[in-house]
Amino acid sequence: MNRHSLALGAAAGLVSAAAGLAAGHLVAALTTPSASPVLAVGSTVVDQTPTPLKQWAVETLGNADKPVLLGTVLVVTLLLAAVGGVLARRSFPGGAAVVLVLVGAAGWAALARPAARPVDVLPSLATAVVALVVLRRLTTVASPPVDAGGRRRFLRLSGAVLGVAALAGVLGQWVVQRAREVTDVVLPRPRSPLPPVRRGLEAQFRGITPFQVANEDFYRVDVNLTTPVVDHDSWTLRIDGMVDRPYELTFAELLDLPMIERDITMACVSNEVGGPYVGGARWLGVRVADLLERAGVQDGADQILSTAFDGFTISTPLTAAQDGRDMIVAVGMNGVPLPRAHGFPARLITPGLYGYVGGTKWLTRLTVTTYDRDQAYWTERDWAIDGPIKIASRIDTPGGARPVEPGRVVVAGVAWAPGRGIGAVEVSIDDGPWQPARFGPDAGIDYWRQWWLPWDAEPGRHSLRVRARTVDGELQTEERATPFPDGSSGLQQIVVRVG
Ligand SMILES: Nc1nc2c(c(=O)[nH]1)N[C@H]1C(S)=C(S)[C@@H](COP(=O)(O)O)O[C@H]1N2
Ligand SMILES: [Mo]
Repeated sequence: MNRHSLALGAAAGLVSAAAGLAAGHLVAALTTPSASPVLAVGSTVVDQTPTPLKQWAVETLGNADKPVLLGTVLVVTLLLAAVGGVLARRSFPGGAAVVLVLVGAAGWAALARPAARPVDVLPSLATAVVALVVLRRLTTVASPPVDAGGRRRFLRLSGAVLGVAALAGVLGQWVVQRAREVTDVVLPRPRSPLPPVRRGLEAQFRGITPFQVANEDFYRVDVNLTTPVVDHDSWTLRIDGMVDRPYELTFAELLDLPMIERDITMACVSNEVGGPYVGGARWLGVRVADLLERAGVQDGADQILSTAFDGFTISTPLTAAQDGRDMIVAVGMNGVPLPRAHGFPARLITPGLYGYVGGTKWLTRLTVTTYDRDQAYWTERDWAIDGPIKIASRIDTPGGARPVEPGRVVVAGVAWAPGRGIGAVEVSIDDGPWQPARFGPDAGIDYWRQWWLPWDAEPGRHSLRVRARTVDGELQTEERATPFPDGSSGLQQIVVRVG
């Protein structure tokens, strides 16, 4: 086989794969977006990756881990499809077999998801049919001997197919986007509304994290490769397990229950010291204690296993719902219905616990159980059973690579210890004495505190460190720990160039 015919075969494979994937994506958009072949394979890879490898990927790639993963799956798929195309020119059944194995893997991945429905096979079926038809046509057009006319026909057909594929892909994306934001949900009022959110230090100091983080800016962490779109009209919340009276609520019934409003800071266990995966918001919802009381919790239970619409699970100590803190099934975030990315129509918010043990998004079920009987997604992957948020503090400004002007500089940031409250923040410059920082407004012990310290900066390189204390006096530990298995610790240190 000469170079030319290799190239034609590979091109036929690539074009047919692209067409098939676009068709699958469009069908997925109309049925289950996450069943799109590349996404389904990607999700399976995410779930099957061993914890140490996942840690390494998150450390090296950060938030780019998902695009890199999807890009890799796509490139490998296209490479194999190119091989299939080359084979198909020799013997069509051989090439077709490669395509079918590839699509078969995607179909299997889609159907093996915890909450898969039979229709989730449709995107892969569409991919298989379109890819095979296109491959057949291109292989025929490119069958030897290929003269200049044959090559032209091949290019014209490929161009047309890629054009239609691009349209299908864009259309699929549009359908998914359109379903994304919600407009017709009217939130109920809380029984006793909080006073309006206080103006934070962001009004005075550039670079400090806002006291209340806007929904669009709130950090996002989950295992989902696309934002789940849950229909609130057919959504239900089931409360079951070790309870006397299991029951189910529709979204309307949930909204009719007494609502509370709380300012709560959420943090991710994967957040590195000084990292971005933390945020403060005002949540509206129903107390889990109220929901459980209606069901009647039986003796011997020690865990609430919560399940998301896609089968993802989180385990939370039952005590978190019984020790007086405001663990809530939230429906509102900063005055509007939960954004899809943050769990619409309902999610758990547990003050003082990392998201992986208390923040279930797209919640559908609360099961009272025991740790002996049930494990959840992350604890099965060896993350700690208990996930109290560690005392932490962060310098937001100065930051970045640019030097700052000598003279009066404001050092500012946030500190959090949800459930305990921040009592003091201290800053040490060039390993000098710990100087007490001043505070922004207070929104209770479950919320973070903005802090600031004026500094007369002299030219040169300076090192800044920060540490926090809880209201009851416990000091943030200097001991360094990685996020795995129960959250990072240690003090943030930054180097600032002045002059
Ligand atoms: N259904 C579902 N809920 C989830 C997760 C997830 O992967 N799936 N991730 C959890 C983790 S690890 C965190 S830190 C929080 C993040 O919530 P946010 O994206 O609204 O900030 O959601 C939690 N809830
Ligand atoms: Mo997390």
